[in-house]
Order: sequence, then C-alpha cells, then structure tokens
Amino acid sequence: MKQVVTVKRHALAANEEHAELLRRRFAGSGTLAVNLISSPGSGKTTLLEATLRALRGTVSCAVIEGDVATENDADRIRALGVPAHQILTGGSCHLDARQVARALDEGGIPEVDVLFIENVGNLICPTTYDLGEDFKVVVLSVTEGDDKPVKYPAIFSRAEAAVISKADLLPHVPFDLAAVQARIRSLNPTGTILVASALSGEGIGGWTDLLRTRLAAKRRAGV
Ligand SMILES: Nc1nc2c(ncn2[C@@H]2O[C@H](COP(=O)(O)OP(=O)(O)O)[C@@H](O)[C@H]2O)c(=O)[nH]1
Ligand SMILES: [Mg+2]
Repeated sequence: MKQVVTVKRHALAANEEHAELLRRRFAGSGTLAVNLISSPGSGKTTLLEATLRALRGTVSCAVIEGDVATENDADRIRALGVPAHQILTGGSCHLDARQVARALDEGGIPEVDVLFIENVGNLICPTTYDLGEDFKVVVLSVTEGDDKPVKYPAIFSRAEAAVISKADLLPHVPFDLAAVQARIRSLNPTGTILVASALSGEGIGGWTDLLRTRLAAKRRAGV
C-alpha cells in the first residue's frame, strides 16, 4: 500500500514539472488553456461545438480531446473547421501534462487564443492532474442527479467554473437547481456557476463572455 502511494506521488510530481512547462508555453503564446472535466455524456463536446460556433471569427480556438478510444470527438470538432487532436489513453482515466505537450508538438495544433482540453470522462482522476491550464471547468448535466457535487467534492472545489448543462431538460427531471448551486457555492465560494443548454443556446453567451474576459485578463497580465 505504501509503495502504491509513493509511486502515485512520484507520478504527480513528474506531472507537475511538465505542467509548469506547459504553463510557460501558454504564457508565451498568450493562450488561455481550459481543462474541461465531467462524467461521460454530460455534454462536454456538445458544449464545445456550441462554444466554437459562438466564438467563430472573433477568438481563434483549438481543441485537444482525451478519450480511451475513438477519434469521434476530434472528428466532431474538425467538422466545424477547428483544429483538433485526439489523445487516445488506451484505458487510462485521465490526461497528463506530458500527453498534452506531445499533442502540441506533434498534433498539428497551431498557437491560438483559447485551447480547450476535453479530459477523459470522469469526475475523479482528472482532478489531480494539472495540465498547465488557466482553469478547470466542471460540467454537470441535470440528468446526473443533484447529489454529485457532494459525492465528488474535489473537482467542484477546484474548478473555477461549473457549467450545469442540458438545462433544457430541467422541466423533465428531478433536479434541485437551487440546492446544487448552493452545494457548489459552499465547496467553492469564489467560483462561477453557469446554467446552460447547448441545445437551446441558453447560457452560452454567459459562458463565452467568461472566456473572453479571462482571455483579455491574461493578455493584460502578460502571463
Ligand atoms: N437535451 C440535451 N442534450 C444534450 C445537450 N448537450 C449534449 N446533449 C446530449 O448528451 C449526449 C452526450 O453529449 P456529449 O457532448 O457527447 O457528452 P461528453 O461525453 O461529455 O462529451 C449526446 O447525446 C448529446 O446530444 C443539451 O444541452 N441538451
Ligand atoms: Mg466528449
């Protein structure tokens, strides 16, 4: 048991070094890097598709996709004319900083204003792996149940923004939106909580405003 803990600690320490290199790289290019984390199927790729359509022509974007198998998500992004690279983890439950660096070096990803990294779908492992991102976003769909913030507190406390997705389904599912917002707020008092539907477009403006504001702040700060 002690050995397992030690190995995990070493893996995380090595990841930190690579994450720091990525952070410097993103600072150099003025790229806002956003790490999207959620359960499978909560709507990350669909949210990205709506986001890329909304930012088109004003903010240059690229996407790194992380999945256990298939190029499906990268293909969905490329279909919009946006550069995308698919990392296949072959079973691993999270992306690490070295994989992201390799994707940037070899994946044909140009320097852009905003780089989205769609992590492997789960609310646990990706939480502890820094990818040099500016901030993490947790996506929680209304069909997943309103208890998830208290069951997976680490990601909800670490993510600077929480997007409650599939809001168009709220009339059809038992999901106490006010209670979820209060639970997230108690885990992360300074975070932003957005309610959105990629299908209806609700909340997409607020989400893209947040991205534009964070990008402008990063450019002003020069880091
Ligand atoms: N009703 C509704 N369905 C959505 C919405 N966003 C995504 N979906 C559906 O949810 C499923 C999973 O979406 P996807 O974006 O692939 O999730 P990911 O695994 O988190 O990337 C798909 O069937 C989508 O059509 C939404 O805003 N409203
Ligand atoms: Mg996806």
